[in-house]
Amino acid sequence: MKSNRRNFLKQTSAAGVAVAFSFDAIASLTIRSNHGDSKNYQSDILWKQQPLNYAYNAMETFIDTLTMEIHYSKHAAGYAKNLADAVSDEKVNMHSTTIEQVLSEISRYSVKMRNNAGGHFNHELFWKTLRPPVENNKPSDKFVKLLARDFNSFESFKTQFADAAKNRFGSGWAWLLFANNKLVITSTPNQDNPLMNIADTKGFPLLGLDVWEHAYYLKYQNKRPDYITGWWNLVNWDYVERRFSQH
Ligand code: MN3
Repeated sequence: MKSNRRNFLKQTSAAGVAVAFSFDAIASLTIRSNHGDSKNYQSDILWKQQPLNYAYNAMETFIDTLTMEIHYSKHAAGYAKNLADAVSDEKVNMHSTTIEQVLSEISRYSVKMRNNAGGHFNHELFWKTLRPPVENNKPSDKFVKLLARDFNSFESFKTQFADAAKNRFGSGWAWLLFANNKLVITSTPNQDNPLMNIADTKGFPLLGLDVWEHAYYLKYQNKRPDYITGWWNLVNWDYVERRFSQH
């Protein structure tokens, strides 16, 4: 897949085509592997819980300090701890295996592994996709174009993503993922995610939104849509785009 892209870029530059900023150049970014089979992909999601690179109060007023603290230090820490137990019980070698590899064959493992490998991965990704509030928060023009290609417009992408998040019954996640050279929106129950071989819609997750009540209840109570509206101000599009371009 990677070599296809290299050849494509070689051919386009040999033909003297100006690739920068053209729509074709954006399309060329998508000529990459879909998920899981990219040998050169270096995951930045590790087996252990990593420190946050911002303070618990950094997401005010959209996510309150106490929610951030409990979410990170209790809920997410719990998944990380239970994952460590499952990894030990089920003899996964953390040095030679990535968490993505385990997720991609999660049906071979226990329910405990499914819930906690998913829970840990999803939260580590979630923290990285947050940053302190930005007014008129948007991706780069390039990524906006790509979203518009697959969802008609950036605004329509936001509506479709928010709908997926609102309509997820009970606890779960909404996702923007990359699969078969397209950006796709889906949602998963509990702590499942699109890397899992049991997921209805599989692909490489770029952005995930936690819609468990523990993520928003203190501030928003039953108003999940208001939490989603606030969260758009916090999306770290730089990280999302880096994730996309590295894959
Ligand atoms: Mn959570």
